[in-house]
Amino acid sequence: MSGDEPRYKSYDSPAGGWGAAAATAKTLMRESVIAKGSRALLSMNQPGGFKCPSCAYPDPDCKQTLELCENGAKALAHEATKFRVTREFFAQHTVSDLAEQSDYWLEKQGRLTEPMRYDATSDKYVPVSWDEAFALIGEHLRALESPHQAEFYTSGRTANEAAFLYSIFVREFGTNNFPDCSNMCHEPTSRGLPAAIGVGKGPVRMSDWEHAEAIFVIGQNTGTNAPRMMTDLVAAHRRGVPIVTVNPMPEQALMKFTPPQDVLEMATFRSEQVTSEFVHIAIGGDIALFKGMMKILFERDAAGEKVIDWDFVNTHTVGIEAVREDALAQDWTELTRVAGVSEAQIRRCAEIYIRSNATMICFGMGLTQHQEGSRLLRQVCNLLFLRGNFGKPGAGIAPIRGHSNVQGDRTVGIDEQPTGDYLDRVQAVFGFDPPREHGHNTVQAVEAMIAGTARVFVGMGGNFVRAIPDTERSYEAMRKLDLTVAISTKLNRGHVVHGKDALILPVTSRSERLETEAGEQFVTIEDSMAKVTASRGVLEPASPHTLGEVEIVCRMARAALPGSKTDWERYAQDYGSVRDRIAEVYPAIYADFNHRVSDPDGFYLDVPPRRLVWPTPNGKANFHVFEGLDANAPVAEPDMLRLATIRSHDQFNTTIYSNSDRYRGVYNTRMAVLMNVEDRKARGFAEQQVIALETISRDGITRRVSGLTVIDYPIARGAIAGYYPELNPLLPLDYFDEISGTPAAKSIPVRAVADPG
Ligand SMILES: Nc1nc2c(c(=O)[nH]1)N[C@H]1C(S)=C(S)[C@@H](COP(=O)(O)OP(=O)(O)OC[C@H]3O[C@@H](n4cnc5c(=O)[nH]c(N)nc54)[C@H](O)[C@@H]3O)O[C@H]1N2
Ligand SMILES: Nc1nc2c(c(=O)[nH]1)N[C@H]1C(S)=C(S)[C@@H](COP(=O)(O)OP(=O)(O)OC[C@H]3O[C@@H](n4cnc5c(=O)[nH]c(N)nc54)[C@H](O)[C@@H]3O)O[C@H]1N2
Ligand SMILES: [Mo]
Repeated sequence: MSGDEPRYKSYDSPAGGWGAAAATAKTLMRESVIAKGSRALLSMNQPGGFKCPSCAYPDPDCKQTLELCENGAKALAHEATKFRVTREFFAQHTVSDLAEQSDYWLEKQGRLTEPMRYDATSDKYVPVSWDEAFALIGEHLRALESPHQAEFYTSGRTANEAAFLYSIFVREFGTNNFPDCSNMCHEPTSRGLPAAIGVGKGPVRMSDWEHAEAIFVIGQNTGTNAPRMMTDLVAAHRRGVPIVTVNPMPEQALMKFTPPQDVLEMATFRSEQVTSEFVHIAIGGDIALFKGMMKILFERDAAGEKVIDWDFVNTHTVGIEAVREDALAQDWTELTRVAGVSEAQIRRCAEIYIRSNATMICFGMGLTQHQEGSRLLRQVCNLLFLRGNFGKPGAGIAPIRGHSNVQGDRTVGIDEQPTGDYLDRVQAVFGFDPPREHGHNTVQAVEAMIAGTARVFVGMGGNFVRAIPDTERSYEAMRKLDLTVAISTKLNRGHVVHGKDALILPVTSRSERLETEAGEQFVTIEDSMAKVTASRGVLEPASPHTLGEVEIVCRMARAALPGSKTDWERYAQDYGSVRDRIAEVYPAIYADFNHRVSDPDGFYLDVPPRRLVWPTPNGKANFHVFEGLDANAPVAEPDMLRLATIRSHDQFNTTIYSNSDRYRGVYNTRMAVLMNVEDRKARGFAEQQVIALETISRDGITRRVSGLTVIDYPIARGAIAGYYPELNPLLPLDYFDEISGTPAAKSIPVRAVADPG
């Protein structure tokens, strides 16, 4: 048996520890960045250095130690790789050939080095000068009948300065079509929370970790996707803080973890069970858990116990009566059926919650990616309001964001539904009339492509075609476009699934030095807890021909808007002048931006609920009733399974670092389905049988992925999990949360069938 064959074995060792250190070293070696990479690693997340390009989890407020994590090191290694995609590479491969290659192979080819344009005659990408590239973009954009025929995507790695200018350019061009990666991610946070607390962000800061008396981690695979958060969980656990994990799977790091920086423990192999209460929830069962906990609180309150913070509720909130009535009317048989956990366990969770005077609820994609994702989050707020868990140390709702600057991009204007106030500020500062009608989010952008009304797609980072639902239809839609522009660091699917005209524009990455005529520049990043810090690259750019994202935006704007009065030349050179404009457009949060960001520790943006100020229409925090117990539309098919599409330990979204998923014991394949053994037996499948999944939908479209090996896994009954993006063909484009437009990627109704091959 070769070392590359698929293997499955249960993983019992702790996560983290030596394993993580060894894996990091291996990646650095494979990407041949040891010397350069280790220098870069030393300045990552350090004052004066650059921000980690991986996740959005914040650094400690006052940094004394080098905070590194395995997955941050991998992200950097893949950015700082010595491998290059050159014009010779493109001369050797037709695009049809490249389309046959896996995502993993495309990524492995290395950094993009010069602008390329698709040539249909040879079916190859050929070199193009930057001037010609921008001229082509300008021609296409100016030729459109309406600016709304263009879609301007952003992925969350783009820094504030570029994202801000991009939002100004696109609005001056005349549309609010801003599909964004957050439309597939934390949009329920951005659109769901405002009705409850007035803002679409969390008020929690890093200092709160020290004061929390109970912590809930719901629907998040912390050890893989926000590894630095493990340090804070471990510290809380050591202080005796109960940690409740709610997940259909026992994610290894949350169960057994050795902090990788803890030399002593690594030497003794001591590990910690971070989770004190593991709630093995059914997919979409969270709502029943929340309602069960609220029911207990209301019952005990009625019995005269002091479990509800009535001072807080009476001073700050509206709407408790209806929530109380709904919670008290719940029936335990239904609650436990939907949650998939016992009444006794829900009572234990309520007890932990009641005993704590400061509770933090952290959550990830396991809560947001449901058809009722936004409403689910309002239930989290209900629960927190009941015990006054806002505006005091150690308490609050903590959305753990994905991409390193996804929150920042939204703050500085990447928003398809801009407010009137914001548009007025743009008009006052820049002097043009921005469009007032709402634009497209991600799903709407794809719908416009399918309908043929969208003609041009510009991707500021990311890998749009691979990240969105309904892969087959999306590929088709993309291929109908007149022009696709991919502003990227690495080769990906979006370059080989393209429009009639297509450009690949290589960018200077975050870890690399940015020099302009005005001298060395830095950019800024807002993390998941609304702290803004400077990021300064230290490495030599991957090629002398890459450009910074800021300059690319400015030159696109110049080409598309010949009569523009905006000072694009200056912004392209002097990023400080961009920050001055940001301060003018957002005086309430960004006043004095350039001065404040000179603090190496950065500064926090104001999140009013932290001060017990609620920017809702009624000026109060609002309770919301969730009708029923269905987080997703019910499906009348007894054999139905709910599929969660998740990340392995060795990928960053559509970037695949390796085909293994160490902590889940899956090696050398991503074509696997994790299934409860009882569900497997009930379907008559043998161990490790190869099966197919088919989506249950009523739109007449067959969605099927075959060649998937069933793995027995301790996952909740009725739930299965498999990897994103391989399983995206199963996710229907119209299967999303109505309030936020976020595809329900964690609860796709599917049936599992034997694979006839
Ligand atoms: N290394 C690495 N880091 C990353 C990323 C990466 O790909 N790799 N991606 C970044 C991005 S953009 C994001 S958004 C975040 C994503 O980070 P996470 O939010 O951790 O994302 P996922 O891996 O998609 O899955 C989350 C968890 O939800 C659980 N789950 C599924 N369904 C349910 C449910 O119904 N209820 C509950 N309670 N849980 C459920 C799954 O079992 C899984 O543990 O990470 C960011 N950081
Ligand atoms: N089924 C399913 N679908 C999902 C999800 C899921 O859980 N399940 N998760 C969703 C989520 S949470 C998200 S956030 C989206 C992610 O969607 P995207 O953000 O679009 O995807 P990424 O894979 O992060 O994008 C990777 C590409 O970004 C480019 N890149 C990397 N760094 C830079 C940079 O500094 N600048 C520029 N310009 N380009 C850069 C590289 O070329 C790389 O190939 O996917 C969503 N799709
Ligand atoms: Mo994300």
